Formats: sequence, structure tokens, C-alpha cells
Amino acid sequence: MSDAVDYAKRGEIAVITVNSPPVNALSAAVRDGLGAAFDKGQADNDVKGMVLLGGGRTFIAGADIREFGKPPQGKPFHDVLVQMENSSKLIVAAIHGTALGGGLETALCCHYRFAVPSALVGLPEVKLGLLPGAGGTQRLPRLVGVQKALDLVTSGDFVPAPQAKELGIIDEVGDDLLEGAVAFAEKLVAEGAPLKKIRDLPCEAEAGVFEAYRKANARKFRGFLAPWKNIDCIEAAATLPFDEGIARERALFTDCVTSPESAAQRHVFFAEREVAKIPDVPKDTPMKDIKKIAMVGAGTMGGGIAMNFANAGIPVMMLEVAQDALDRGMAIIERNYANTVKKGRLSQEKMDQRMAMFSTTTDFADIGDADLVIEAVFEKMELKKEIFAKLDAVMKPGAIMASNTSTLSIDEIASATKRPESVIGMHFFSPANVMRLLEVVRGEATSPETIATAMGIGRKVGKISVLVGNCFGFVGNRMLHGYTGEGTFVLEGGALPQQVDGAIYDFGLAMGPFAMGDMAGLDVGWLVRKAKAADRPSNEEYGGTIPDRICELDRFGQKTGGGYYDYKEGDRTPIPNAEVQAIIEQVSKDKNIARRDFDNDEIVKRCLYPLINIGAQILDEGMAMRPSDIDIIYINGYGFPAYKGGPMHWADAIGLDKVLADMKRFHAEFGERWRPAPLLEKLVAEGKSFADLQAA
Ligand code: 3H9
Repeated sequence: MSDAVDYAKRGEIAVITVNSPPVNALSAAVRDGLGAAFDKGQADNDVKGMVLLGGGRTFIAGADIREFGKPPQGKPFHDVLVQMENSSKLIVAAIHGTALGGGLETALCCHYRFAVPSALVGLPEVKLGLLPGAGGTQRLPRLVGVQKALDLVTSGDFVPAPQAKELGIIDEVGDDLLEGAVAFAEKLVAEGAPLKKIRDLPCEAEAGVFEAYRKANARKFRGFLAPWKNIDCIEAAATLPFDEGIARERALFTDCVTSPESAAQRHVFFAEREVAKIPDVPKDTPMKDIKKIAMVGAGTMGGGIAMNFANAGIPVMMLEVAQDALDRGMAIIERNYANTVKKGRLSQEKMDQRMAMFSTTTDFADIGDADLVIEAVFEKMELKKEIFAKLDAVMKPGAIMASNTSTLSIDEIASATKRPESVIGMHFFSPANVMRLLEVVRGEATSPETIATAMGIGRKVGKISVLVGNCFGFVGNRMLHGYTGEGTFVLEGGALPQQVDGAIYDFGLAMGPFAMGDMAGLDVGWLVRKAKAADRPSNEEYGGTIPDRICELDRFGQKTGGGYYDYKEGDRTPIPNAEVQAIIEQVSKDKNIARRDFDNDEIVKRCLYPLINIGAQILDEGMAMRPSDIDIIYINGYGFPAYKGGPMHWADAIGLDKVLADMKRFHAEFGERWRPAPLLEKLVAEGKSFADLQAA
């Protein structure tokens, strides 16, 4: 027997325990161990029934994701499952923690399932670009019906044990895992309970169910492969005999596991876990307990940020210098919550609890006892320094002082205080109560404790915290600048906004650069360009001519009814505008550019390769710790499709040599802004990819 699986006896019940930390994934060693343990139980004449449970913190969390794509080893998973289902001795699964993916599929091949109330079950394969490939799509609908099964496999949602019992996935819920499951097994044995095989249950669907489901979810599943394949499998369960359904599931699983979409989504799964690891801030770095926060600035950003903390039950004191600004800010927060209540997504009681988390002041002296203060005022260095000097005077020793700046230097802001070790950037993304990304910006002097606390509190309020370095625009916006900037050069070359946006939408982003500009407002960029005009290097080609001329017409985007596009009142659908087209064509003429046709492939390369190039520069400068951190930023903050894995994974998937060759072509044609990053050149010369940096 393998070390990964333990075999013991409790009277007439064999207790088989998987011991493969951290999550008892079904590695080759576990599969071999299970095969041997069930053989042993089968052969032992004193054993009348068997209980399968997970050692440590959980039942089995699924197949071992790290084994996908590697040569098969150990006992095939399907053989273990057939062995269990066909066992002539009754098997009970005893579930605590999570039974996910292959873990739940294993439990579904037991004759009965017992769970503690806190257990969760689910088939989350879709999130990895996969489908349950070990019978899950064939057995689940036989238990819960086709409609529910479709929802569960396409969402990957976890179901709490009590609800799973109502659905028929779990047979018994009880408090004591081992005692409870053994007692349950003994009772079933004593009653002579039948060896239930889910495969023997019928599975039916009403006509048209699957087509309707595909149609209703077409937008949600756009670009992904796995949701569609999951639906195909459930359809197979309802239309084919069990064994044929299993064969179809296997074939479609192979399609998924070998797909670029799944490779990308598995990359994202591990990237999300890597992002929390900081080499010089080890896991055991002490973190401050954040019991109370203060927000300086109650504008749109400050209010949105504060809501995250209130939602997590952390009291927030809002500070504005003027009472009317404070009142306005609080009214917006209240209205946001009220809208969510109206939509039925929040109860009035919960809203009242959240509103009760807020207090307000116009006096800095009142916020001194907060454990964390976040400044979210206008993006102006002098103002921020003034505020940080005031904070330095009032905040208690050890308080963390964060700025929500999206571009300014954390070191310069920290220089206004006598405690730069406590100063850090916490860059939230708009709308701050919705977007998952948080860039945590470390300054030169920021202490490990401050970093660990900022990263931790971000996670606590539901964000994905990514640590970045202190450079202009940090990681996300610095890269974005290259993307949106190149978009306008493409317009000058001959494309129109709707073509560029269409190509980027088809690539998988929620919207293209011009629709995004109209949503965010074009006036901010215009102000920045004007402010920077004097410092612009003379050899830098200016890409702002088109947006400048659009702004000169007071077209600032959706908020003024038009920008690159027109908008009808209360409708966000972009409508192409003839005047804007005329501006674009005139700019091409003024610059002596012969307008020509672009295809989608060229637009995508021109707009998105700058993300790769600037990403490489950022890595070279150490402003991001690893390529996958950049991917996490782009997926969670900028809507880059998860099934492409983020810009750096996407670059690897294309092949860095090919990306570099295109960039060199662009460099020759368009000049300096396309100079390939030295890191990119180096990786290609060494035959390496961004993933190799990750492993290093
Ligand atoms: C599948 O089952 C396919 C089958 O249908 C068909 C086969 C034919 N494999 O998340 P955490 C690692 S597909 C390998 O931080 P938590 C994880 O990387 C699978 N490793 O803990 C991390 O490593 P590290 C379907 C795995 O408590 C460590 O374990 N199952 C796996 O916050 C701790 O993880 C799923 O999709 C795995 N399956 O959350 C479930 N799972 O410490 C995926 C985890 O080196 N897993 N690791 O960074 C999860 O959702 C969460 O990990 C879980 C625990 C909820 C279990």
C-alpha cells in the first residue's frame, strides 16, 4: 500500500484515509493507494463495509492538476472508480472540507455519502477549462436533474453540505466525521441496504433544454471552450446509455485538457496562488490587526474603497475637509447599497448593518486611532504630500498609511512623513467596490510588516492583492498606456474606432480601447497630455492628436453624450460618429499617412503587443515579481480573457520568437516606441519563455 493512503479497521468497517497534503489531490500515489486499499477491504472476510475519508483539512480536492499534460503514471483513475462502484461491500464517502472535481466524482462512485455540515461539494473543472472527466457529468444529472447539473458544471459553484443533501448529492449530514460516517456505514450494513449505483438511475431531459441553455448563456460563455463542452456532456447523459455517455465525456475531456484555453486557465489557477508569495516577506511576517480604518476622500473612489471594508464588517471613518463633500459622498454610498437592495442582491437588514459601519468627520484629529488610513484624493502630488504630513501628525504609532494613487511616487509621498516604513500604495480599480484587483505598491522604505498587512487586508476584503514596484503608472496603467496609445496610431494608419474595438472585443476583452476611453472619460488623458507637453522627448512620436481634437469639441465620452462614439440618453451602446471619422481622416492627411485596410490580426498585434513589451520591461526592472503577477493584474483589472491566460502567458503561447519578429518589423516601420525590450530579446536568444522566468 502507498503511504498516501492508510487502511485501518473499526470493528467490521474498514476505514480508508487519503493522506496526501495539502488537499489530497488524486495523484498517481493516491490512485495506487486507493486501488490497493479497496482490494484489501474486499479480501478481508471480517470487513462488511468501508468508509473513505480525507486526512487533514479536507476530503479529496480533485485530480492532481500538476499531472495534466504529463505522461500517465499509476493506476488509471477510471479503473479505481469502476472498482469502487462494483465493490460487493458497501462503501460510504465521509466528506469534510471540500469534495471537488475528481474528489466528488470519487464520492459519487461510493454507494452512499456522509458529510459534516461545513463540507462543500462541487465540480469546478470548468474554471480550469476542463469538464468532470471521471463520470461526474454522467452521474450528477442522474442525482440532481439536468437543469441543476447544467448550472453546477458550467459555474463550478460549490454547494454546502446541507443544500447538497436537499439536492440528493449527500445522503446524510452529521457532526462527527469519523464516528458519524462509521455509525452510518454500520447502520446501512445492518439494514442490508442496497449497494446503490448512481449509473443505474435514469436521466431525462425535456425537449429543447440544451439549445435553450446554450442560447441563454451565449454571452456569458463567450470565448471559453469548457462551458460548451460541459453542456455537451450533460446532453450526452440525457440522450445516451451510461457507458456511451462516459465514452463521450472522455473524448470531450481530452479535447479540453489539450486545449490552449485550459492551459491558460490552469496557469491562472496557479498564478492566483503564487501572487501571495513574496520572497523577502515570508509567510510568517507579523501582520497588524486591522480593526478600524479611515478614508481620506469621500469621492467616487474613496466611497467605493470604503464599501469593501464596510462589507467585510470593518468600521470606516470617512474624512472630507468640507461637510457638503462628505454628505455627498455618503449619499452616493447609500444610493449604491440601495440599488443593490432594489435588485434583490442584498437584504435591507444587511444594508443597514453595512451603513452602520460608517462614521464621518471633517477633522483629522478624529481619525488618529485607525489601524489603516487610505488616502483617495485628487491625483496631485502637492495635495497628497500635504495630507500625508497631516496624517503623520495624527495617526497612532504603527498605523499603516496608504495612498490610492494610480501614478504618483510612493517614495515622494512617504517623504512627507517621518515614518516612510508605514507608507504604502493601495491602488484600487474603478468601480472599487466591484473590481477584484488591488495593486499594492511598495516604496523604498516600506517595511515587510506594512507589506504583509496591506496584502492581507486586501485579501480579507475580497481583493486579489498583487505586489508591484514604485514606477509611473505602476504595472497595470503603465502597460495600458502602451495599448491605448497604439490604438490611436492604428486609427491614423487607416482603421476606425469601431474596427479596432471590434477586433479587441473579438479577441476576448470586454471592450476595445475607444469604448473604454469613452466610458472612463477622455478629459483626464487630455489634461495629462497638456501637462506633459513640455517634457515630451522630441524624438517621440505624438499619438494624442486624434483624442485632442475630439476633446476640443467637448466630446469627453459617455458623460457628455459622445466621445469617439455617440450615445443615446441612458444607453451605453456606442454609435459611430461621422465628425469623428472626419477628424481621424484629416489627422492621417495632416501627417501624410496613406490610409489603408487593417485586418483583425494586425489590429490585435498592434494594440496588444505593447502590453507584452512593456510587461517585459517591467519584469526587467523588477517592478513586478513574476510574469504571472502581470497576468493576474490584466485579467482582474483590465478584463483580459482568462482563457488566454493574461498577456505574458499569451505571449508564451504564441511563441516569443514570433512575437519578437513582429515587434522588430513594427520597430523598423514605426520607430522607437516599438523597440523590443532587452529581456524579450534575451529570452528569445536563449530559447526561453516567460514561464521559464517563473520557474527560476
Ligand atoms: C479534476 O478533478 C479533473 C477530473 O474531473 C477528471 C480527471 C480525469 N491539484 O488553493 P489553496 C494546491 S480537475 C494540485 O491555496 P485553499 C494549490 O496549488 C481538479 N494541486 O488552498 C496550493 O499549492 P501551493 C478539480 C492543488 O485552502 C495548495 O494546494 N478540482 C490542487 O485556499 C493549497 O491550495 C479543483 O479545481 C489540485 N487539484 O483552497 C479544485 N488543488 O501551496 C482546485 C489545490 O504550492 N482547488 N492545489 O501554492 C481549489 O479550489 C482549492 O485549492 C481548495 C483549497 C478549495 C481545494
